[in-house]
Amino acid sequence: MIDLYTWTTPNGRKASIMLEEVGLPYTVHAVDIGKDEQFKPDFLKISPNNKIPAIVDRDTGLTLMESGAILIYLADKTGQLMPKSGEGRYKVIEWLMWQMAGAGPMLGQVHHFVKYNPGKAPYAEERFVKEAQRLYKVLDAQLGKHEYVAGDYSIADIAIWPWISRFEWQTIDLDAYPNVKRWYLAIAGRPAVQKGYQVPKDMGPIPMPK
Ligand SMILES: N[C@@H](CCC(=O)N[C@@H](CS)C(=O)NCC(=O)O)C(=O)O
Repeated sequence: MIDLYTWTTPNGRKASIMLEEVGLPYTVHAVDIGKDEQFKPDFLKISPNNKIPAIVDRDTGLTLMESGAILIYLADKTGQLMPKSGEGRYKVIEWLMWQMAGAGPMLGQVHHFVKYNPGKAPYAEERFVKEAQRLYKVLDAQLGKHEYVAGDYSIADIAIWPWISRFEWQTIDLDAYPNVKRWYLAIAGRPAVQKGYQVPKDMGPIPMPK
């Protein structure tokens, strides 16, 4: 049994989608980051960087923060969605790192400047929208060569997809990135993704391109 501490954000959804995909039983604990619940002392014991998602594995007592670490842990624990060894494993880690160090932080800045604070910092808006477009182009090229980012469906896709589901916030037209659009729709159709998307609460349907 896994305890999942999460909220209705792309990073949170990575963990809930993964738990749904691998079929591990889990208990959801909502941490409302809009109400600063991520700073409560009990949560900080599990997630000292005061961010969701975090998990506790009740089988072992292990606590983990950082969504990338959580995805690798759950893949290794269940033997699913990531090769155990060899080149394929490093390709999955490569694209997971691309998401964690690049796409996530950059697209997060687009949400901050373009969605929540438009008109306040034109330089930042232009810089981060351009970077978002560059990242979408890189992803589109990769998905032109592979069905999923690292070959088979894996934790790399699970890390990236929830960020792409905010394409409207990012002022991205998915028609400009046809391979990303094909991949996005295929993953949106997975029952585990549809369930994991609505954790810890229903936020309406998965955004669909026009
Ligand atoms: N690198 C971290 C980032 C996690 C993160 O940024 N979480 C956000 C929500 S998506 C959060 O908890 N923000 C609360 C805060 O910054 O106080 C991960 O991938 O787990």
